[in-house]
Amino acid sequence: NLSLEGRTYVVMGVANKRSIAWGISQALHDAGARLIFTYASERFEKPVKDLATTLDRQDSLFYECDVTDDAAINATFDQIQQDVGTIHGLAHCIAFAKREELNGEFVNTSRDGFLLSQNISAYSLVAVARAAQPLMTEGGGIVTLTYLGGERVVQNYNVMGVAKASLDASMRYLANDLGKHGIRVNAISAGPIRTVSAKGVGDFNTILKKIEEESPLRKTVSQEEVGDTAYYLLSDLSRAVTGEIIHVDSGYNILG
Ligand code: 0WD
Repeated sequence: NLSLEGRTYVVMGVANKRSIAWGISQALHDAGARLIFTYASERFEKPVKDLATTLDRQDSLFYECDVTDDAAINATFDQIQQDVGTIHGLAHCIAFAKREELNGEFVNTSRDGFLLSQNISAYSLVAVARAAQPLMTEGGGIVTLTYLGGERVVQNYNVMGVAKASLDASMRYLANDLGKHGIRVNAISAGPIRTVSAKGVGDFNTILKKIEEESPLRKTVSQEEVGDTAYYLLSDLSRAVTGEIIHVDSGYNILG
């Protein structure tokens, strides 16, 4: 069934119109879904609400949820359960690392920088999946966003690469645990896209240019293209797919 009519999805990590989470939101919305947005702090409340007013549907819900705070995560999902009852899926589009550690040599990564990126970028998926599971009474899908830098060394990606490796493994263990509840857990490995987070990665323009010049499709990818794959992973079309990483990267990852 291609339509998401009558379904509700939580999207975590819309910061502005360039956010990959916003590309995912649009794809789900266009397929008929109702959306629930969560944002890290009050600072993002207005930008997220302003964006949501551009949608045809005006029944979106909004919650503040800092994913470093277990109590906040539990309170958010308790509130969502009270407000809508069942949810059919979730898109986790959240990551963070200290800017100074997305440059130079990985060997210089600090202990607190390492733990911070693991906390926000990887553990948050575990905490959020645990809180969302009781609301997913009809089964459904959880999608997270990862990057090639977790599978191999990508210049400057450093501490975030290690966090993505941890996120990928967490995704697989979660897929194994939640499968019995009819919940599938997958990741999209997106090619580089210019967003606020991407600005933190050293020499990001060089990474973009490489995709344009060397990837099989010879073009960078868009938020909308990632959104369409998220739509597939959150719809019944992917009902037998779990624990998988789908690369939406113009095929760049197949190159040696
Ligand atoms: O090239 C890229 N842009 C790629 C991004 C390539 C491959 C993967 N990704 C991943 C990122 O690593 C991240 O996991 O996609 C995901 C989304 O990133 P984005 O769209 O590039 O970046 P951005 O628009 O800056 O969104 C990151 C979100 C922000 O959303 P909100 O609405 O919460 O401000 O992560 C959020 C950040 O604030 N975030 C947090 N959210 C909740 N609690 C926290 C936190 N503690 N920290 C950061």
